[in-house]
Amino acid sequence: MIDVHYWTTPNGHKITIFLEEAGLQYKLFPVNIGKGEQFKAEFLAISPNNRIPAIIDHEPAGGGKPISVFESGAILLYLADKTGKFIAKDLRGRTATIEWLFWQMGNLGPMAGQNNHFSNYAVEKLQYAMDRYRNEVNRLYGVMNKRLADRPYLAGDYSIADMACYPWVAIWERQHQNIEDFPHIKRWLAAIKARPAVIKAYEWTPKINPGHGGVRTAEERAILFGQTSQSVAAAAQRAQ
Ligand SMILES: N[C@@H](CCC(=O)N[C@@H](CS)C(=O)NCC(=O)O)C(=O)O
Repeated sequence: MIDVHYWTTPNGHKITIFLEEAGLQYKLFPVNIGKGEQFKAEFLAISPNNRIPAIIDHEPAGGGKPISVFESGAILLYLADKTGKFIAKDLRGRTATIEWLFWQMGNLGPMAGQNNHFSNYAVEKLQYAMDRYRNEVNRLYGVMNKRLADRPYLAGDYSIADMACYPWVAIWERQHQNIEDFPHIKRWLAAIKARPAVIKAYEWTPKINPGHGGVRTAEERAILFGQTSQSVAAAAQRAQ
């Protein structure tokens, strides 16, 4: 059994997609990040960066104590290695999968996150910041579109690299992008969206977070966008 500390966001969906695809047994532990539950001591013990997702694998390979993993890319790699699924076994294929997984983690995820912030959440609309991140996401979609021009999925076969990218591309409208400009991504998106496991993974959203729709209240804004090292220190003090 795998415990998934989860919220209904792109980084959360990556993990439920993998677990549904692989047919692994899992239990969701919702962490309502708008309410500050990412600062609870039990969660910080497995996710010191106060971000979802994190997992606990109660049956790690080779036995022994449960293993916890935080960072969605590390979790996907851990689960792929555990199951031998959705990562190529040959050196070249494995390297390509890891390359595109890290590309998502280091480029598409952070840029799309900031794009979301400045265009959709920031009260003060800063044109420079909005342009900067929209353009960067636009460039990254261009990189991805080119990569998909001559192969069905990012590393050839469907893999954890695609699972990492999908939730950040599925929201292209909120990213202020036009999918018609990226025909290879459009085809890739439709193929992944139709997968039964992906449909099941997204079915958690209305069940876990019926009011889903982003950050709305001043309280949510303060919790999510007002964090400093003081937030980390205060959480550590409360845990004592
Ligand atoms: N690099 C991290 C990013 C995780 C992340 O940003 N999670 C967001 C939700 S998508 C979160 O937990 N935010 C809570 C907060 O900002 O306090 C990963 O991929 O796991």
